[in-house]
Amino acid sequence: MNDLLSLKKAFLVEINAVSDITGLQQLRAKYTGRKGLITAQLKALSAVPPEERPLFGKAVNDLKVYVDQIMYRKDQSLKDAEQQKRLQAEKIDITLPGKPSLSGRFHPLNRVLQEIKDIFVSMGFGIEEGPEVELDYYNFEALNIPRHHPARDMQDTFYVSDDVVLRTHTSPVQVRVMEKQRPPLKIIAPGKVYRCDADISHTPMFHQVEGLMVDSGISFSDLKGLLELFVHSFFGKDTPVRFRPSYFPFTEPSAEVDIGCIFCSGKGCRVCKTTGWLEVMGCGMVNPKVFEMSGYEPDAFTGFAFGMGVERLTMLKYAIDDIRLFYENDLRFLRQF
Ligand code: 2NM
Repeated sequence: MNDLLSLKKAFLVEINAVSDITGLQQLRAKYTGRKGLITAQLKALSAVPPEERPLFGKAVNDLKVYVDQIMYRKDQSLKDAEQQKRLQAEKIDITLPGKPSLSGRFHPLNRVLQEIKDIFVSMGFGIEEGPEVELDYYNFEALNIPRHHPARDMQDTFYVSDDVVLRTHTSPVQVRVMEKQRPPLKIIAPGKVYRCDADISHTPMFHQVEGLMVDSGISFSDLKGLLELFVHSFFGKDTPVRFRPSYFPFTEPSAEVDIGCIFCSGKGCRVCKTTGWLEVMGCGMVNPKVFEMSGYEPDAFTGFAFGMGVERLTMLKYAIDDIRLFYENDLRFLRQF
């Protein structure tokens, strides 16, 4: 019995010194394992005189139950401590402000370009593209722009060589399509164009969308109806539209499309130069000479064409007064769209 008491005391001293799971495992082996000190006491029961056995047996058993219980609690508290340590290490400070997620956006010119394309695609037009470095033939000759026309001057056109230019409009795309495809044709040609020019309303590179519709029996009324639909869709259904006679070598007759000034509602202001109207695009019936050069029989087909500047339409739509803002990449400007 004295042995059991000192075993218990020794155990309590040792378990107090245990600081991790491994230490506890060693202690368990030492006391209650197969070759443990308490297990040995149980095994030694047969050497105890028979009359003392029940009392001694119960005492050993009680000690084992007690020791098991203490070790169980120690095990729990070690595991708790370990978990607390891990939680502390993995702690996230949720009071820190989050990192703002910066989202990009479309450039205003790209937005408007997409809007223009969507309107024409919804009306059944296909989209065609072509080279920006273009033969003089497709840029001028095939469009009935004569040799000594001012547009062909070095002052207005970037020449790459004698017969190669940076395209000054996207019409050459349409000539290339006409060479390959028979009517009916209903296409727009969006893209970059280049002209020797730079001030608050001109940049050496800008964007155009030109359109072309060819079939037998296409009339000027078709042109007016379609462009009115476009203007009402792009600027709003109450926008006044007028067609003003003009001249282009590649169309006959030709016209400029004006809309009622969106800044002064037609009363006359600085932007519309007191006329009450703003020019938004050019158009006309395709000149039979252009058809002839592209291989379409001028007697069999008629068609209309039109062209607009994406920068100009964007400036009008968003009341932007300097074209250079589009190309300065100032985020204070770009974030407004
Ligand atoms: C404009 C104005 C009027 C035009 C003409 C052609 C083609 F290739 F069919 F002859 N494409 N685009 C045209 C007509 C362009 O831009 C102000």
